[in-house]
Amino acid sequence: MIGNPQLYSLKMRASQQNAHISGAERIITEEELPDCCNQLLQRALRHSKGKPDFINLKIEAVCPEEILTLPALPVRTITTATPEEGMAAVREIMQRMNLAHIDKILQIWQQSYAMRGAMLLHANTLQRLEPNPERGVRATYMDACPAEPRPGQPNSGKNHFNEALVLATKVAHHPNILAELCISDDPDYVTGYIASREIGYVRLTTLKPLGSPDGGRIFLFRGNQEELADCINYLQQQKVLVKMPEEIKI
Ligand code: PML
Ligand code: MG
Repeated sequence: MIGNPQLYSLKMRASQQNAHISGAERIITEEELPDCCNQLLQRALRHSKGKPDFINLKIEAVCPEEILTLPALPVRTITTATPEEGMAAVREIMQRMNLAHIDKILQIWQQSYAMRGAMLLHANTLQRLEPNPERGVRATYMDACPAEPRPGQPNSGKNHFNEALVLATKVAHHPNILAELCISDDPDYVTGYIASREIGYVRLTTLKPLGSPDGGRIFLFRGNQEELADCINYLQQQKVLVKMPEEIKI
């Protein structure tokens, strides 16, 4: 075939009585569409948060020329035995990054637990910057590069780490994002992370108690109004493929 193959963005979101259950996405070829639709559908139907009463699968053509390809952030894992140890490690990393208002930011993080998207927070003023604070900002239109370990393969199960590394890499590459903090909202998944261009993707193996449905993301932003508009547009519209590190196995 001459030129790049046609690609499609595939997004799944599932909810129960309007409460978020599960969401996932891929950027794939036409040949991969049927299997991937099925994988994401299975995932929505079998989520540990419950049975959805609403599932949306959305497919959009993506022009390959619009895609930005990024190298994955370098990955480091810190083993923490308790949520307290995990939070202490996050705090220490934030101190080393010279971030201000650390206690306050860690407190505000808890407000993101009820949101569908992430909280976008000004790192200096702590002002909430999402256009719709209930919904938050969703980083979207991203996947691992084809022919690399990709989220969702080879089975229909979720690979938290691969998917989060793709998202964190996209988010960290906006010049006005200083850092991202993330705890999974999946009750059976306790590993979380802090990520930035400077420190890479740092995993904390325990960041919440097992069984807790609490989880959310904060993107820490620094910049002016024009940069904010550019940042929100980048997070929500820019198509990104991430070159994953070779040692990743799924
Ligand atoms: C999520 O469930 O959406 C967040 C997953 C965080 C993954 C952390 C990791 O394993 O590195
Ligand atoms: Mg989840």
